[in-house]
Amino acid sequence: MMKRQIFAAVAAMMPLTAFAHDGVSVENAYVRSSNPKTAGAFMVLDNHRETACTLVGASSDAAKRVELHTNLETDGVMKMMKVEEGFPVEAQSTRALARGGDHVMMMGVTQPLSDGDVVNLTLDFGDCGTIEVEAPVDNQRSPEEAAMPVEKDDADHSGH
Ligand SMILES: [Cu+2]
Repeated sequence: MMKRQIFAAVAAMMPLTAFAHDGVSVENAYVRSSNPKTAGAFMVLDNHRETACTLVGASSDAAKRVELHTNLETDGVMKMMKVEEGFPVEAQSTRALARGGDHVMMMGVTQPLSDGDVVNLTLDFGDCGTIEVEAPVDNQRSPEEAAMPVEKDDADHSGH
């Protein structure tokens, strides 16, 4: 009889701190999945460099495709759009990817994401390097940090 031994610990051997010297970091990352096929990742991008850095792409083993998206309101309707040029972060400043605005979009999620799951994201900042992020799934989190445009609140338009 053959017995197989699986060493799950191997995957945890790469220290995330190894990427800190790239000059860009990510804070408060979390993932919200409103349906089984897609999820949005939100976070604060922090650029410690003297030059601007741009998030140009992302990938994850938890989704078939990962894109950079933003929400735009056109004629009162929120539309999600792909952002080809990426998300620039000015030198020594931060940029929030928040609900109702810029976000990292995970499409073709390989398995349903529940609270407490952790999603691995690889964020590509081009010349500024690549960052690995572990983002917890938090479907309950309120959009407190989001620069939320009006969301189904007709009263807000009445004073116009
Ligand atoms: Cu999106």
